[in-house]
Amino acid sequence: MTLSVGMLGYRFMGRAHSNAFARLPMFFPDAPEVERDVLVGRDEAALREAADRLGFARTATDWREVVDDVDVFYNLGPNHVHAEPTVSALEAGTPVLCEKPLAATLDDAERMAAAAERAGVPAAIAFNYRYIPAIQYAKRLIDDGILGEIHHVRANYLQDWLVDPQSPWSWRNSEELAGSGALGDLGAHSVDLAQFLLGDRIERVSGHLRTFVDERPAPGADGGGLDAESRDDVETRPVTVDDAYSAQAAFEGGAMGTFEASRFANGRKNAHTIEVNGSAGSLRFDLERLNELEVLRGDDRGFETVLVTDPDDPYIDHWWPPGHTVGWEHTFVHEDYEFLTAVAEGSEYHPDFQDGLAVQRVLDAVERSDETGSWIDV
Ligand code: 4PW
Repeated sequence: MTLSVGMLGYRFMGRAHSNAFARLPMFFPDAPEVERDVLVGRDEAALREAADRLGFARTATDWREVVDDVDVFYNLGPNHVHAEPTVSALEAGTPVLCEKPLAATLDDAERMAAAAERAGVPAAIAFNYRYIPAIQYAKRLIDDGILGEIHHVRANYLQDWLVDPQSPWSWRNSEELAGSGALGDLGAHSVDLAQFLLGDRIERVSGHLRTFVDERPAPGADGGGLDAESRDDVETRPVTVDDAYSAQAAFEGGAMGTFEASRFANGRKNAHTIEVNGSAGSLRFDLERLNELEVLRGDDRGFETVLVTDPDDPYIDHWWPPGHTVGWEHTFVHEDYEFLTAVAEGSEYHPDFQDGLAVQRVLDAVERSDETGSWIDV
């Protein structure tokens, strides 16, 4: 089966998913064929250049012309453009994959989840880190009861691209465009991974948010962001989101959660760790060593480091022989494989908009907790 794809956004995530589309026929020959049909954006010249580079046949500057004209719609735009195009696509019966967090506001996330329920087609939230082989291995250990009763989950996601006060402003620094800062951009991944691994939901939180630098130089043509150049020769723009957050969480099943994310963790580029402690064992994952999982299996000999690259490990048989590692970009290949297969087969897909909404409720509760100085029910 061939699926035509319309894709809004062509920068960081646009490159990641386009790369995945190109890899799929080589490494996942049973995946539906992807026709990179139409790329959507506002800047016509940049759009044309991106379409040529990323392999899209056409371009469009209005998503309204696209959402009901393709088999699948990828919404990879900034958070404030998640809701409207996505809801329109779903109303046209077009399956959607939307980048995380689901929306800039809880209201929009609820609207999107309701539209997905009504549409009854796959609506994916792009929590790509679920698709790391070592994370799926960890999930199996927890589901098989190897860790026993879970007491703790501890996750932090650390970057440092804003520690320099001259690092340019980008949409990720704007409440209107992004919703929140490190909380939504990074914390959304940690909260989803924790809820996914434990198979449990967070029921209440206590949160703390902090903005360290209140204004930044306006961006150049690259729009600012994780890999933008520092500059000090231009006007400034206000930073209206958090640079860092921390939160404590209580899970419905009784586990305790501790979460942290920052864009000011000097020296940390994309350090996402998650540790789970149970009555019979523990595990620890570190995104910067993503082929490994540290596992404690109930004896007191300490953690062993499992290299998750065997042919019977999740997705590995599609790639290389044992020990020939996979990387960050492979998470998108696995994600798109599962999502597009669900679209072709008309089957259920997770993580879906309900999973995205569950995370958004936690993010919203963390912000309200910071405002009120009290624990908040999710
Ligand atoms: O997955 C991460 C994101 O959620 C990425 O590595 C960069 O940081 C881009 O946005 C966030």
